[in-house]
Amino acid sequence: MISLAAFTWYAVYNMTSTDCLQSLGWRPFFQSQLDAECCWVPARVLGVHRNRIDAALAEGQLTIALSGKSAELGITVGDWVLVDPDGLHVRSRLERFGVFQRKAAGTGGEVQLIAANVDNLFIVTSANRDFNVARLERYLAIAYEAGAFPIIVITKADTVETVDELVSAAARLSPGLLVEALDARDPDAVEVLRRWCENGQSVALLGSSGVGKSTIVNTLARAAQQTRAVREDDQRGRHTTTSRSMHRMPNGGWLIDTPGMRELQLVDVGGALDAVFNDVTDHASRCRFSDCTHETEPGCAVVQAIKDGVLDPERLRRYRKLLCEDRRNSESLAERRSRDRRLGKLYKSILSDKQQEKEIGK
Ligand SMILES: Nc1nc2c(ncn2[C@@H]2O[C@H](COP(=O)(O)OP(=O)(O)O)[C@@H](O)[C@H]2O)c(=O)[nH]1
Ligand SMILES: [Mg+2]
Repeated sequence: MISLAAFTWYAVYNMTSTDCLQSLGWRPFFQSQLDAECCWVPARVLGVHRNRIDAALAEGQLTIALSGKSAELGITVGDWVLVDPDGLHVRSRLERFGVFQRKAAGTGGEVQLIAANVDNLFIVTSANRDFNVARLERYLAIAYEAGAFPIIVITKADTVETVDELVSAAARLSPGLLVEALDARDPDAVEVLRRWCENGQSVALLGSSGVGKSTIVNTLARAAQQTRAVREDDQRGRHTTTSRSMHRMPNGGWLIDTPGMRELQLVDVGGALDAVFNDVTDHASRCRFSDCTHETEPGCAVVQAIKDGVLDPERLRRYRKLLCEDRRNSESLAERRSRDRRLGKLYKSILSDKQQEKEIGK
């Protein structure tokens, strides 16, 4: 339990505590959501377990049980929450500037949150069969949608003669895209990544299982985090993982390690796909018809670009595939939300009928 006295800074906003909050990733965007009268305390969520969260406050770290309303806030790693001064209850979750999410495995149209409020994303792949431009495009869409700056990290560079081709294939995906190829176990090699996780910046690592995400975290943090495959739990039909966690770097940044994902289905990435495939959308903007499907229409600039050899037809195919996938998953999410709203209204009306019956019976 934390004492009220520990939080007197909250009333006076003394600099030291503000500095502490900033080192946790606090920014004006979150500050602006606070009510001047509010006596709750901001905390960053470092880990989410089934019934509790690990959170960091300006003064230190604590574990808070989730129950009732707080369990329904949809809290994920990286979130900012407001807690009681006694540190026992989560009162609310602050609006996020961005969140990584994917469609949860299964057909329920549910969304799994991966991490929130992330500044930079290490998209990790390895210099072997894992390397796949179609998968990298998915991760890029997720990064753009969440407002995170993507850096592609190709690990296991030490296991191949040259990584040049892979580096150029990745760099071609987006103008100016940063690509680093390295041996994730080598402390000198991973130093190039350090500037993305300094002074309160949060970085998440996404990529398949076994590509070296935890190795990067270990090498950078020199923390004793085990490098092992992580089990994803599927209790009560909910796809939750107990192993996402934020790690503090010695130079003040935060790394969010995630378990490998077998399937990364896009949902609600909307305009981010246009940003990832901006070469395709650039050509499309010059088509004669604004609703051109780039198939048989006359004056199609996309078909012309393919003919001229300046656009890879495979890239157009992948763009279409991801657009369809995102639309399908977003529709089923919208359906689910509207069904939940209808059910909520129904339960409310049943409850109020019962209440009325009770009152009449009195
Ligand atoms: N040779 C080599 N092995 C690596 C590299 N990165 C990771 N590994 C090894 O690959 C295995 C899986 O790494 P891990 O970090 O657990 O992968 P994760 O599932 O993405 O977290 C471990 O045995 C690591 O030692 C690398 O750059 N080079
Ligand atoms: Mg791992």
